[in-house]
Amino acid sequence: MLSASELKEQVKAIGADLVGIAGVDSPLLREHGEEPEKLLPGARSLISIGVALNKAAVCSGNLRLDRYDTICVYERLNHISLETIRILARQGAGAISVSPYLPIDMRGESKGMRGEINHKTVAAIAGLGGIGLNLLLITPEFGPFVRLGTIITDAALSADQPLSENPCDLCGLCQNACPAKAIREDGTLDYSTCASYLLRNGLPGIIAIARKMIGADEKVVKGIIYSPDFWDIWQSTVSGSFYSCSECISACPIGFDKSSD
Ligand code: B12
Repeated sequence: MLSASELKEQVKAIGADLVGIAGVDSPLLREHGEEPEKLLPGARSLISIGVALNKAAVCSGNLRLDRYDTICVYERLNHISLETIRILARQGAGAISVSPYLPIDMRGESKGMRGEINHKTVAAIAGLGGIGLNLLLITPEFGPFVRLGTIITDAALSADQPLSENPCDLCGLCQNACPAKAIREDGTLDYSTCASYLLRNGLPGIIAIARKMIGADEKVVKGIIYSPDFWDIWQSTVSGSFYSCSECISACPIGFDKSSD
């Protein structure tokens, strides 16, 4: 079996910017309600993967550039996950990867607000970064400009340690930048306020349009279906990214070599 450091090297070689390992026996995992063995019986390790976003795209103020970057990064994450599973399979180990965002359980109590595994929690335990005031994983290298994935495996790999210091210095820029004012003073996130704003071109937008259409006359319906908002929703749905805000990422000054800023 490959050692943890050999595996990490191989995962980096296929395109990951950050890789860390958490053990299923980590008490922090339990504290945060994660149960990887329910997803893969016999699970022993979790491999946390980070792929950096293009800061210029996220900070461009142009949602189309921002979304396209996210689509590309998710594609890379999907590719790395699949390849990592194959590397592990060649070593005789079983593995499963958890989607970076969708599909997600819409039926349980959480109604689409909880992933099969919380990638941020796994990444924090695997030493990739700390949870910031914006409730995102803040890495020393890329701040919050990083998308995450997790692979659960039955291979026993030696685990990394969480960072001893959280890179977030609680400057408050993310809180001030949030257009929906969803990051509360107590440092928690108002999920539904964030989601209604963030997903206005996703499911909440579709629901709002459907409601306007119910019982409306032909002229109103025509006005809706020929509006740019409706076409934006169509584009989001077919292109695979419907996120309409990244302000809590772009406001963060942490990460990237300051001299290259
Ligand atoms: C549901 C979801 C949402 C929901 C709920 C948000 C949320 N905070 O969970 C909504 C729609 C609102 C949302 C919004 C956004 N999301 Co989102 N979302 C997810 C998703 C699919 C599941 C998250 C989940 O399970 N949450 C459950 C709740 C209970 O967890 P939580 O709020 O994070 O709180 C836990 C942790 O913070 C943890 N914790 C706190 N402190 C510490 C300290 C330590 C040491 C540890 C171990 C744990 C820990 O404890 C809390 C309770 O368990 C993940 C993908 C995934 N499967 O992980 C992406 C994900 C979290 N989203 C992401 C992003 C980028 C966004 C947005 C910026 C939108 C965008 N442009 O993409 C916003 C940011 C909102 C914000 N400031 O948090 C990224 C985050 C990347 C990063 N660097 O952190 C993820 C990981 C997607 C990805 N694959 O990269 N999202």
